[in-house]
Amino acid sequence: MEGIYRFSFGPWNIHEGADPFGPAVRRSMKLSEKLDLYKKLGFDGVQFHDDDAVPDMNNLSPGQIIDQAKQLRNILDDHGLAAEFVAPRLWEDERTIDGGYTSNDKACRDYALDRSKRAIDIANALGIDLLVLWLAREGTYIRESKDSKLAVERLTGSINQMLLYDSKIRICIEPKPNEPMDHAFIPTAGHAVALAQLCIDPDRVGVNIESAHAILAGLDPSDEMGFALAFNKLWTVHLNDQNGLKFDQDKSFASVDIRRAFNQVRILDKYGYGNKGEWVGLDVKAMRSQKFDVSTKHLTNSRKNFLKLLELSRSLDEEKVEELIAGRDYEELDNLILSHLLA
Ligand code: GLO
Ligand code: MG
Repeated sequence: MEGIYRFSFGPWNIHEGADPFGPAVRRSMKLSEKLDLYKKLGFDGVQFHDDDAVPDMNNLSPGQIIDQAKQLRNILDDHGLAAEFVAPRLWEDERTIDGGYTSNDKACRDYALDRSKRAIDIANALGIDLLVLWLAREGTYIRESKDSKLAVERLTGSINQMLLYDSKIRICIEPKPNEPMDHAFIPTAGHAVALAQLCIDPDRVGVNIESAHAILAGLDPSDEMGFALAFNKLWTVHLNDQNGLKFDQDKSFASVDIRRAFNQVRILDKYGYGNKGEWVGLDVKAMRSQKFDVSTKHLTNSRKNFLKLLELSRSLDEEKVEELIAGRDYEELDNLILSHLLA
């Protein structure tokens, strides 16, 4: 079964270019300006942090948060856009300096859970059932600062509370091995899938594979996708690219390694990604050097690269591939793939 592709990104993917060593270099765009761009860039879906959807939500009551999210839903409808997921942004608050769900401080853990419930309320108001957890600070700067068994229990306990809070919500874990922490507790798809099995409703806990995060873990992103697919848990993806083991680069999809990108498209298409409504999310960042009026090209280029690789995937001589696999002539298989990509 072939895939069906609709593309999404988050408002944070159009950004001002600040990095840890220098300030913003482009003016910021209001959410309304960004929403006006989505369709023009070829995108139909919007991924949201909870406070992208409802700014300043820590100072609003649960009722006010829901009202604002409902207003946003109307705005999305007017633009012909759909929300894809909501992700609680737990890494910026002073109460999550040392993590949220795995913080050593109970008051901080309570805050993280409460904020996650508000994010679920926002998802409901936007008419969607997907909550993404990028577990940014759920890890350690030094090994001795947290108990890793307890951390897993605390993560499970928090996710269980979310599953109980809303009987429809699906929780999608976005694994990443490091950054901002030295070591993250859920670094790979395998960890995320295993964590799901510990939860009270494993069928409602899935995975978001980000290409760069897999590469940072020293893994092939298409293998991470295949692993999640085998468990029916690949509920969204964050496609991008990454030049080796350094800071998380969020480069345009396929811009570093075309073959690695090809294999991601190929496995998605082979297993009918998108047929159950999954989106192709692009978690890409413009280079800091990019001027304002050309600061969305990373998005259009990533989407274009995906579609070109899809054509290449569909035009690969699969019979020849099978024949070479049967003959164990992997040198010729290697050459076939390279010739196809270079043609
Ligand atoms: C950072 C993550 C981040 C998340 C986003 C959604 O490394 O990739 O961009 O995907 O915050 O939770
Ligand atoms: Mg991501």
